[in-house]
Amino acid sequence: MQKILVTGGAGFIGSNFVHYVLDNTDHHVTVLDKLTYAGNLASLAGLPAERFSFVQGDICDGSLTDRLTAAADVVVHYAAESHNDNSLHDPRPFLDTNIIGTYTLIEAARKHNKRFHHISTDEVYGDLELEDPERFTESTPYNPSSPYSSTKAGSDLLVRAWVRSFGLQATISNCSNNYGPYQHVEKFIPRQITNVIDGIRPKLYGAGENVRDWIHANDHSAAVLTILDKGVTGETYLIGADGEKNNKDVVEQILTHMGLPGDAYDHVTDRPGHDLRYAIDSSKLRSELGWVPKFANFDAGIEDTIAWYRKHEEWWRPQKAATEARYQVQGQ
Ligand code: NAD
Ligand code: TDX
Repeated sequence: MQKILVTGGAGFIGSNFVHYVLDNTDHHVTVLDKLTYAGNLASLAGLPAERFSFVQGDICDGSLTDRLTAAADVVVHYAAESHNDNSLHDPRPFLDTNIIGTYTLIEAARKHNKRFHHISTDEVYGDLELEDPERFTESTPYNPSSPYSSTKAGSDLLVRAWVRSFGLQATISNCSNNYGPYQHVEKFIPRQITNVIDGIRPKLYGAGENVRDWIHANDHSAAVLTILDKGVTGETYLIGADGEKNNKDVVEQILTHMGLPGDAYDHVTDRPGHDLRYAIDSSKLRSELGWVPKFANFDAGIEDTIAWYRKHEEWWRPQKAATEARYQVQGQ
C-alpha cells in the first residue's frame, strides 16, 4: 500500500485516475485541487473515507505542497489549466499553474526525496501533416503551438532539469486526447454530446479535418499506474492507443449514435494556430513496461460516453450555459 498525492484529482483525468486506483489497488489517495471552474467535487462523491481524502488548495502554495508531499510516498501531478481555447484568451493562469505550480511541487518532491510522476500531453511536440507517416516518439523535438502547450512543454523541461541537476526521482508521460466520463463540457466530445441533448447543432472548428489520437481515460490511468510500478526514473513514456480520427468523423459518429443525420452540424470560426494532427507511437511503453490499451473499440467507447452524459445531467448542467456563452463571444 502506498500513499499517493494526486494533484488536480477533481478534474477530468485526475478523477478518473482516483477511481481507477481505488478500484484496482489498495493504495491510499489524497487529492490536492484548487477547484477552479474545471474542478468538480461531484466527480469524487462516495469514495471510501478510509482510503481517500480531499484537500482544497493551490499547487503554487509552497507550504501546503511541502506538507502534503512530506506525508505522501508518491506524487502524481495532473493539476493544470488544460484548455487550449482558454489559453488563447487569457494565458496568465496557464503560466501560474502549469509552470510555477509544477516548480513548487518538484521543489517539495526534491526536498523530501519523493517519487514524482508528471502528467503531460502530446501537444508539446507540435503537430504533424495529415499524410505524414511519422508519429510522435519520445525523441521528437519539442515544438508547442499554443500558450497551453508551451506552458506544458516548459513544465516538462523543468522536471527533466530537476532529474538531471538534483536527482529528482521523476518520470514523465505525454498522452494523447482522452475521452470518457467526467470531462468538462468545454472540451470537444462532451460539448457536442451535450449540445445534441440540448437541441443545439454540434460546432466544428474550420473544415473539421484536424486529427486527434483518442484514448479512453481508463487506459490512461492504467498506463500511469504501470509507469509508477515499473517505470525508470528520468524516463519519458508516450501514452496512446492508435486512435486517430478527424473531428468530422467523431461528430458524425456522435450524431448517428444520438439518432440524428451525420451531417447535422455547423462549421464555426477556426481556432487560431489550430494544430492539424497528433499521433502517438507508444511502443516504448508497450515493449518496455508491458502496457496494452483495453478500450480498443472507439465506437463502443463513444456510445458509453454518450450514455454517461445522458444519465448524469446533474453533473454537467451547472456548467453548460456559461460555457456556451463564452464560446458564443468567440464566434465558436
Ligand atoms: P481538467 O481541466 O479537467 O482538470 C484540471 C484540474 O486541476 C481541475 O480539477 C482544477 O481544479 C485543478 N487545478 C487547476 N489549477 C490548479 C492549481 N493551481 N492548484 C490545484 N489544482 C488546480 O484537466 P484534464 O483534462 O483532466 O487534464 C489533466 C492533466 O492531464 C493536465 O496536466 C493535462 O495537461 C494532461 N493531459 C490532458 C489530456 C486531455 O485529453 N484532457 C491529454 C493529455 C494530457
Ligand atoms: O467545439 C469544438 N469544436 C471543435 O472542432 C471544440 C471544443 C473543439 N474542436 C476541435 C479542436 C480540436 O481539433 O476538436 C479537437 C479537440 O479539441 P479539445 O477538446 O479542445 O482538445 P485539444 O485542443 O486537442 O486538447 C486536448 O488534448 C490534449 C486537451 O484539452 C488537452 O488538455 C490535452 O493536452
